[in-house]
Amino acid sequence: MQVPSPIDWSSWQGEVLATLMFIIKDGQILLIEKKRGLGAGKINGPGGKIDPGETPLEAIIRETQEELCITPHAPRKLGELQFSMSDYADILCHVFRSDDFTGTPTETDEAVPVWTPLHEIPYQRMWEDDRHWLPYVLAEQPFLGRFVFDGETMLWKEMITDIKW
Ligand code: 8DG
Repeated sequence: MQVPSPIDWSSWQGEVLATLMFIIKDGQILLIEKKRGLGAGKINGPGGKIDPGETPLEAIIRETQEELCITPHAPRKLGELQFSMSDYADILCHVFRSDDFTGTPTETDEAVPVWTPLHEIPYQRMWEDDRHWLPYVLAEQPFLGRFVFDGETMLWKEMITDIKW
């Protein structure tokens, strides 16, 4: 059984607002190898912090353009992730999915594009929480994930899936 949360989520607020994008097309998902910033060296979706005055949607389009030189079509929000971390500010991350894009995925100084078959997602090279919520992105089901980390080790998790954004 799950131990009680070490965090009071009812009063929790994200200090850093961030975004993630998963483009899924022709049975493959467009991942990146992140070259710098939080989670450098890990496999992730493109994304990053929301700039002041930006909406989450504007931010994820900009971040995908900056990291991979492509523009995602009609991104739709599927999830929110709430991270309480021992060595970093609290992060609230908006997770988007898109089915298509304009441009050619191109390596930048932030990311290497990695097209991956849906049945070969390299969870062992990703953040520990991703295996708990990325399947909801693939299944197109809305979710809220809450995770407590000590460094890169996940201490606690909660997935809420009877949710609408
Ligand atoms: P920026 O400074 O250019 O805005 O972007 P960045 O350098 O990529 O920002 P960042 O602070 O490194 O943003 C962290 C990114 O990593 C953001 O997209 C959210 C994402 N992220 C976490 N934790 C986790 C996690 O546990 N799993 C996954 N998949 N992504 C995570 O911060």
